[in-house]
Parts: sequence; C-alpha cells; structure tokens
Amino acid sequence: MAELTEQVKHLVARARELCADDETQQGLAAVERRLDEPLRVAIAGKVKAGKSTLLNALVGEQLAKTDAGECTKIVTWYQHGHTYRVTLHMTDGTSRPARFSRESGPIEIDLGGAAAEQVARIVVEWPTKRLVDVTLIDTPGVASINSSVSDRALAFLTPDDDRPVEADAVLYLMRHMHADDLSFLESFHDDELADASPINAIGLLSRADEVAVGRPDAMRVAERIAARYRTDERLRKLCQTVLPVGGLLAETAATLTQDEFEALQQLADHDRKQLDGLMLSADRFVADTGPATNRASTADGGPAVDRQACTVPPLVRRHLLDRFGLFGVRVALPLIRQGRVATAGDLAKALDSRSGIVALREDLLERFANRRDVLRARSALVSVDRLLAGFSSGAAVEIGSEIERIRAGAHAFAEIRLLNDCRRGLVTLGGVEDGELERLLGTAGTSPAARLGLRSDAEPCDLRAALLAEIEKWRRKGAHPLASKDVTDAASVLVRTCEGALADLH
Ligand SMILES: Nc1nc2c(ncn2[C@@H]2O[C@H](COP(=O)(O)OP(=O)(O)OP(=O)(O)O)[C@@H](O)[C@H]2O)c(=O)[nH]1
Ligand SMILES: [Mg+2]
Repeated sequence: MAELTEQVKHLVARARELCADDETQQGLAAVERRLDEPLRVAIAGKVKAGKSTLLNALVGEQLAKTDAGECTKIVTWYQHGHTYRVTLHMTDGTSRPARFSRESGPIEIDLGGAAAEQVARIVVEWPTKRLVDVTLIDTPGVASINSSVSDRALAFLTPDDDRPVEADAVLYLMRHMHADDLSFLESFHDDELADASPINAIGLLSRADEVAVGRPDAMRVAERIAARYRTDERLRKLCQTVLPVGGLLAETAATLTQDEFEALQQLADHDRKQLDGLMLSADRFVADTGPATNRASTADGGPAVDRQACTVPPLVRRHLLDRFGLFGVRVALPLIRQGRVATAGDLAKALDSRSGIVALREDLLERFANRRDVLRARSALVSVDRLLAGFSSGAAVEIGSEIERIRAGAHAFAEIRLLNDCRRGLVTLGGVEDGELERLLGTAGTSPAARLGLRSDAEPCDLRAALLAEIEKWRRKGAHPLASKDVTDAASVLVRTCEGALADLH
C-alpha cells in the first residue's frame, strides 16, 4: 500500500513540474499535503439526523453544538491540533482566527459579526488523541427547508466543478431510508472509479434508540432494520454496510456526570409502579407534577401516577431526557435498581455497549483506517484528474495516462472495482456466495483472518492453510475451460488478494 502512496506522490510531483499556472500549482500542493494528513471522514445526512451528536460520540467529548444555531449551517472540520484553535475560512478566500469559549457543553464559536453565508468553513483544532488519525467533518443537514444550507452541504460533498472532493470517506446518517437519502448517496460519486463505489461510504441508521418508540428492545429492532438495508440492492451499490447507531447514548456515555448518575439513582429509588407510569412516554416523564395533577387521570389514557411523590424535579427529568433519550432512561433505571451498575463509570460502559458506537468504531478502523492509503490515493487521483480536466497540453495528457496506469495497475483498486461490479450485478461468480467474495475483498476487514472469515486469534498455520486453499480454488476456477472472461478476471484478482494476505502473514 505504501507503494501506491509513493506512486501517487510521484505522479503529483511530476504534475507540479509540468504545470505552470499558479492556481493548479496550489491545488496540486494541497493534494500533495493531503496524502500525509489524517483521513478525512465527513458526517452527512438530513437535518437533525444526529450528525453533530455522532461526531461528539466519536470524539468522546461534546464539541459540536447539537441544537439550532448559525454554526450548524457551516461545514465544520474537527482536526487534531497541538493547541485549541478555531479558524474561519471565508468565502472570499481569506481566513481569520475566531474567538471561542467552552464551559461545560459544546464549543461556542463567535463568528465575529460575519454571516454564516460568508463563512466557507470553520476549522476547529483540538488536542485529542481521537483526532490523530482521522479528521471529522460535520456537514449541514441536506434537504433542509433552507435550501441554501442544503446546497452548501451538497457542494462540499459532491462538488460538480473542477474542485477536488474534500472528504476521503463519508458516514451517511439516515433515520429511515428515504428516496432523498438514496439520491444523495448516488450523487456522492465523482469519477469512473468511484462511480457507485460503496468503498468509501458507510450508511448509519441513526437515532436508533428511537426506533420502536424507545422500547427497551429498540436497538435490537434497529439492528434488524439495518440488516434489511444491508441486503437492499440499491443501498449495496452505494455503501459498504449499514449499521444502527444511537449517537446520543454514546455521547452521553462519554460525558456522563456524577450529578446525572445521582439523579438517576434517586429516580431508581422510587416505587416500581410509579416509575413504570413515569416512563410510559416522554411527555409523562417530564410532566410538571404540581399537587393538582396528583393522581389525576392522564390524557394518554395510561394509569394515573402519584407524580407528586417523584422527588426528582421536572427540570432535572427534562435534562435527563435530553441527555439519555427515553430509551436511555429506560435502560439505565433497571440497571441501577438491580444493582448491575453501581457507579457512573459502570453506567457509561453499559450505555456505550448498547449504543452501537463500539461496532461503528471497529468498522471505521477496519473499513476506513486500514484502507487509509487506498482512500487517500483514490481522492488524490480524482483531485489531480479534476485539476487538469481543462488542459489539453501534452503534459496533461501524460499525467492523464499515468493516472490511468496507476488505477489499472494497483491491486487495491482492482479489488474495489471487482467489489463494485459484483454489487452492481455485472459480475456473478457461479456457486460462490456473495458474502464469501466480499469478505475476501476485505469488506469485513483487511487482515488475513478477516478476509478468510476466521477468528482474529486464528493460528498462523491455519490462516496459511486456508489461504493456500483459496488460492488453489480460485486458480482452478479461473483456469476452467468454460470460465467466462469475467470469472477469469475476478479469479486472478482474488488469487492476488490471497497471495498478498499470505505475504502479510510472513
Ligand atoms: N434519542 C436520540 N436523539 C438524538 C440522537 N442523536 C441526536 N439526537 C437529538 O436530535 C437532535 C438533533 O441532533 P444533532 O446531532 O444536532 O443533529 P444534526 O444532524 O447535527 O442536526 P443539523 O446539523 O441541525 O442538521 C438533538 O436534539 C439531539 O439530542 C440519538 O441517537 N438518539
Ligand atoms: Mg449538526
């Protein structure tokens, strides 16, 4: 893989030698720098899909504001820095430092009198280890009522002029799959290689805890829905996988305070029946409990609750609901009552494990971080291609054919193409399970064990034997006299994949 990066770096350097004009030079210099920068992952989706909350959950801190505000309309980059710094990059090409403050909640950024429309992007530098390998980019909600906001998100993710694509990979949040989501995902494809490429996109069924109106089995129901989406032909062409995630639960788990835990403990001490009544709906949970409503019959027909006896004030309950969601409260209270969690730390762990964030982090590592070089090389080639699109000089033609040579020759790209072709139904390998083929191509992870579908602690001798068997199998398939060209080509990619994995073992 390092070889691929080297090839691309060499190509960019050559392009810089050949291209004289300043603007292209600057663009190429940026492409060059980017090859050494952390992977850029954009978080996209419709308004209020939970993008900023998920960003916070991934960083493990409340950085991004999650309610309405001017800043949610601006593309905001969160990247690793040695000091805390916020910079505004204006649409006129200038940039300036911004004043910001942070007390207990998210960062408050002062635009210094500028209108959101004048700010092209905000860059937040923050010294946290979670941002060392990845830069996270929070984008404004698409398909919003305010179409200029939505346009900005689309322009960032799918520029249609000759600007390079800025993100290497995208997490696309959808609450329930919708025609708008599909057309958005379809537009996140920028060149022949990326055309309908699932390689750099993961779909997320977000706010998963709200599925099934926050019932205790909400996450399991969400997992079933996500599993259905994973087999949806249209989605399979567009993203690698679909996972359920409860960003709010994960954000709260990462930032849980002792006060919040104590408030939950206090609630958990209440009479069981009373609690059940309180947790019937969000409205009941936060209802004011003055003496007049004591034992009053309820508007939603549920059993009357002796709400006056609830010693946790409504304001605190409102806060708990905002932080945990109804599902989170419903999960936390029994855990505390049954003594299964005794401290705020225990509760944080329990919520974290239910939120789906652990699986998402692992997936990000397997699917994006381990393929970082390929994804970055891919973005760099797209960018150089775009930067030189308007040129017809000999130099541009030379670079153009070099790009084609790298794309055709790099095995990592051959794997991507094969995966795309399979998902689009262009290649079918008789008698081979799709899942097996995808696994070999690294969709479940790029380690030898992940490619073979074996446990991560499998013995090297077992891995070796399994790889040799795969190589033998694919050689035979490819050499079969009745094999079509598709099958022969696919088989040679897979043989090379397995040989590469074998070399990795050594
Ligand atoms: N129950 C629940 N609520 C969530 C979750 N994620 C976000 N929310 C809530 O949904 C609202 C919107 O969340 P944000 O993270 O701001 O969503 P966004 O997609 O960034 O919104 P915009 O940037 O305005 O488009 C907030 O009130 C969050 O608390 C979740 O996983 N579960
Ligand atoms: Mg947001």
